[in-house]
Amino acid sequence: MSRRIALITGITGQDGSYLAEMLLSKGYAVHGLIRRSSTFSTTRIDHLYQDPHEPDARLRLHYGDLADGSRITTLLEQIQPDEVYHLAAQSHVRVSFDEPEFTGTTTGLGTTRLLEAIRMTGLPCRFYQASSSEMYGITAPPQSETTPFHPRSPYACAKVYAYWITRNYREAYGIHAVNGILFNHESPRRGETFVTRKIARAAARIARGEQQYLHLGNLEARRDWGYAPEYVDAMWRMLQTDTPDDYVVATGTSYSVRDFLTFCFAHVGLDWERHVRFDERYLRPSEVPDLVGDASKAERDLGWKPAVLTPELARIMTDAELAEVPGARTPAAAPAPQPQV
Ligand code: NDP
Ligand code: GDR
Repeated sequence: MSRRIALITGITGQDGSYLAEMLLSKGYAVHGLIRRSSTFSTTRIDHLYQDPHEPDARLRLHYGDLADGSRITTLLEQIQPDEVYHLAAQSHVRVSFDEPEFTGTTTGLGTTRLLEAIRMTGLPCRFYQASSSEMYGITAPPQSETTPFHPRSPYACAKVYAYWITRNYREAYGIHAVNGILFNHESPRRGETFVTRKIARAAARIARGEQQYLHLGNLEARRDWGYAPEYVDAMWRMLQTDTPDDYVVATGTSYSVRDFLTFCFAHVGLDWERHVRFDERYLRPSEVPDLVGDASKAERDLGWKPAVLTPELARIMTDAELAEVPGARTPAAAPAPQPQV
C-alpha cells in the first residue's frame, strides 16, 4: 500500500503538533499549512524537523492562510492528500469578542474555503473539522451529539457555522467529512493565555519565587478538561471509519477553574488563595458556565476512551512547568522547520 498523505492546517498549534507526531509515527507523509510571520512560529514542531532537501523527508510545510481560498485550492492540488485535518482557527474565546469579524473569516469561513477546494478539485480525500464544545454554550450538561447548540461568543458562532457547512458538504456533495466535537483538552503545549496553562505556569513560577500573583477572571466556570495527545488519536480514528459521522470527545467529568487552581498549587505545596487576584479584563461579555461531554458514541464506534482525567492533567502540566518539556516552549537546537520558498 502506498504511503498515506495528510494535510494539517494549524500544525503549529497545540493539537497540530501532537497530531503531526502521531501521523509521522504511523508512517504518513505529513504536510502542514503555516502562516508567514516575521518571526518563526514553529516552536511546537521544531523537534519534528526534517531537512526538506532530503527526498524522503516526510514532514513538509507550506505557507498559506485561511483567508486565502485560491492558495488552499492550489495547495490541495499539489499535495493530493488522503486526509485533511482542519485545525487552524482563531481559537481564543475571549479574543473573539475583540475580533469578531476576523474570527468569523478564519474560524468560520476558513472551513468553507477548504471544503470548497476539496469539492472543486474533486479529490477523494477525507476531511476532519475541529468542532468545539463551545457550540453548546448555555445548554445544560451533559452534552452529546444530539444536544442543541446555544453559542455564547463570536468564536462559538463561527464554530457552529463551520459545523453545519461541514455537514452540508457531506450531505450535498458526498464528501467524507466529519465533525469532532472536542471538549477542552490541554497539555504542556497549550497556549499560555488559556486558563489551565496560565495556572500551571503561575504555580511553578510562584513556587520558584519568580512571580507573586496570578490574575484571573471567572473562577466558577466548569469545564471537561482532557489530555490533548489522547484527543488527536480520536481525530484520526474518526477519519478511519467507512461512514462519516460526528462525535463528541470528552472525559465525562467536570471541574471548576477553582478546582484546577487547587490541583496545581497543592502540587507545589502552595495555597492558591494567597496568590490569586481578580481582574475583570478576563471576564467574557457572555460566559459558558458548565460543560460535561458524553463521549459514549466515540467509545462505542471508535473504541476511544480517555485515560488521563483532570487531576492528573493538572499534575502533568505543573510538572512540565517545573521542568523543561521538548516542544513546549524552548527553541530546540535543531534548525526551525520552514517551508521551501
Ligand atoms: P491553537 O490556538 O493552539 O492553534 C491554532 C492554529 O491555527 C495555529 O497553528 C495557528 O497558527 C493556526 N492559525 C490561526 N489562524 C490562522 C490563519 N488565518 N491561517 C492559517 N493558520 C491559522 O489551537 P488548538 O491546537 O488548541 O486547537 C486546534 C483546533 O481545535 C482549533 O480550531 C480550535 O478552535 C479547536 N478546538 C480546540 C479545543 C481545545 O481544547 N484545544 C477544543 C475544541 C476545539 P499560528 O501558530 O501561526 O498562530
Ligand atoms: P475556553 O478556554 O474558553 O473554554 O476555550 P479558556 O482556558 O480560555 O477558558 C476556560 C474558562 O476559564 C475562565 N477563566 C479564564 N480564561 C482565561 N483564558 N484566562 C483567565 O485569566 C481566566 N480566568 C477565568 C474562562 O472565563 C472560561 O470560563 C477553549 C479553547 O481552546 C477553544 O478554542 C475551545 O473550542 C474550547 O476550549 C473547547
